Amino acid sequence: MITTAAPAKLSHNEVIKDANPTLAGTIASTLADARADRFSEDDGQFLKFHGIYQQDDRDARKVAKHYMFMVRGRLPGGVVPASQYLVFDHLAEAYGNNTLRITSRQGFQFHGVVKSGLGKLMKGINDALSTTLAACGDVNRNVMAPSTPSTSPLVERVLEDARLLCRSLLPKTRAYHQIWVEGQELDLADKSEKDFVDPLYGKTYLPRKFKTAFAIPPLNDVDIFTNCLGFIAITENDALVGYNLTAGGGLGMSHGNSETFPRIADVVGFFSPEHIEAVAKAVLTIHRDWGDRTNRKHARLKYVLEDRGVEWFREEVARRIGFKLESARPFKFTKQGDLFGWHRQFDGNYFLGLYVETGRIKDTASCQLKSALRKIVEQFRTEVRLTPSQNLILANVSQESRDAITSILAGHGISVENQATVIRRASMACPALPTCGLALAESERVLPDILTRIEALLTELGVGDEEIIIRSTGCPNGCARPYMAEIGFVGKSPNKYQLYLGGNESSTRLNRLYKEIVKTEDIVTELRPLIGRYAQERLAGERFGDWCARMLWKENPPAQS
Ligand code: SRM
Ligand code: SF4
Repeated sequence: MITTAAPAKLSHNEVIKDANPTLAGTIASTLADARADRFSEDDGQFLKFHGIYQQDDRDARKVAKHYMFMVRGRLPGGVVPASQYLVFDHLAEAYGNNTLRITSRQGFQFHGVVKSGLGKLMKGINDALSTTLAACGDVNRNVMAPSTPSTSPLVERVLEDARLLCRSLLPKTRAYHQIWVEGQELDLADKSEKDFVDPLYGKTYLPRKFKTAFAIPPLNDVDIFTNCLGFIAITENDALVGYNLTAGGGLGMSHGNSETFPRIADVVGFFSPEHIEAVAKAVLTIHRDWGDRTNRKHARLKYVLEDRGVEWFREEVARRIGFKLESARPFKFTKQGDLFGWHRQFDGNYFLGLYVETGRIKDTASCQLKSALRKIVEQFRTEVRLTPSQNLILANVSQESRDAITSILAGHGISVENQATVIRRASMACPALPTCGLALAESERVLPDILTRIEALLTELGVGDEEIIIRSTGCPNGCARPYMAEIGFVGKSPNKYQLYLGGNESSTRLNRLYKEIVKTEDIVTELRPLIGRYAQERLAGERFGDWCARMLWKENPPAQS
């Protein structure tokens, strides 16, 4: 529906961006003020563009607000060279909570950073030639790309394009470098800074966040249809001939607001690789120019596509790039997820896929993953790759080093064979409590126990070997992409979740709301009759999500519109 009413008031974020296009705010002076334990609300918005979220420890709230920061790195395709990995490992220990959190978009997050350590952590990341600029905020964020290394040269080829876009869609403000690298305040009396307008984004950047990903069929590991902008590699004889453009995907929604909803991206058309930058900029500037700047809940690119339609969008892309896209070429996704254990790369080297529970690299009494990885990377200078399912890959390992790496892991309680059950390997949870300010319920801290109970149920009902993709989030924003899962738990209030059912293995279908409220303790009771029927009624090879779509959706029209 196209709104024709008189222009509504701009959102507060638009007003402050317009007044501070360098995104410097008063960050530098607050950073220098040792008495301040936090930044102002408006600076909190600018900090996001710098990859920083101001949070407080929600476990401690009853006593007092204990401010702390989450810092998110921007790592195209999730590739982390050995030298950077070692710096991140050290910085997490020195200034964070001694964990590294692999994100669902192949980034690293540092949690629990207090203000006195923030500057040092940021300097350390930049000194390692990495960055957090544009990891968050109303700009293009980390660009995702298939992380499984070099099963063919195509993976590296696509990664090159992901890196290119990550660079070319960066905002150009000097504030980030000045504050976090040079440790200085941006001189806002300087005319060029005062009149700063970003050459791509303009003065007010995008109306909302913008997400980009690349996928190589048949593997949809990046969940391509949940991105604002997507590129599906089209190949002939294993060589890249171009991309199908996808646009307008996104998952975030709000409880009780039917104008917000998850949306699968449209497939817009095909183009050859040399146009990648022009096409990306066309889509990004359509969001810049047409996105809703009055209502942040309606500001994502997906609503532009929904309201104006894909035909309009296709024309608008053509107008901006100067030619029409060809019709989309055929493609087929059949699977998602990661490969675990040792695998051979096309160049003769090996990679090791490692399961990381809820993406959290840490040491516990039974498993010292953080220490083991440090030792391996120190000794073998191994490249690390972060996957979109919050797991990790050690890449480019020589045949001779494999046994030594396997034995270091074993010495730290980690086996490279049968690393986790099928259910765990296919699961994801967002961080939620205690760090996320938007969490309505637990996620990362409770999913492992919920999975243990579901596994027992599956075994009891004779389907213990079946993989079911299960994802949980502490609120409806959808950070672990629960609306694409076969079973999705979405936090409603403490200890209560919406239950979504019916995603598929190739992650091309949204699931549907099955039950509005399920208490944590009732999850198994709720699933028992469904899994029981699935065990009886499934067709040969039919997955739980497909059975739900075939049987349940037919019987119970979806609770959501
Ligand atoms: Fe997210 C906000 C964590 C991927 C949709 N997300 C947040 C914040 C920053 C909370 C906040 O704004 O105060 C969370 C920080 C929690 C913490 O303590 O760490 C947060 N999001 C995450 C991560 C770490 C979840 C994870 O389990 O790994 C992911 C970081 C990815 C990265 O490296 O960039 C993460 N977030 C996603 C995804 C999945 C994806 O992009 O593939 C989505 C759904 C897709 C989409 O964008 O629609 C997602 N996050 C949101 C939203 C809803 C946006 C919307 O359109 O309504 C918010 C809230 C917001 O922006 O206002 C949000
Ligand atoms: Fe926080 Fe909600 Fe995202 Fe979970 S889904 S990290 S609770 S914003």
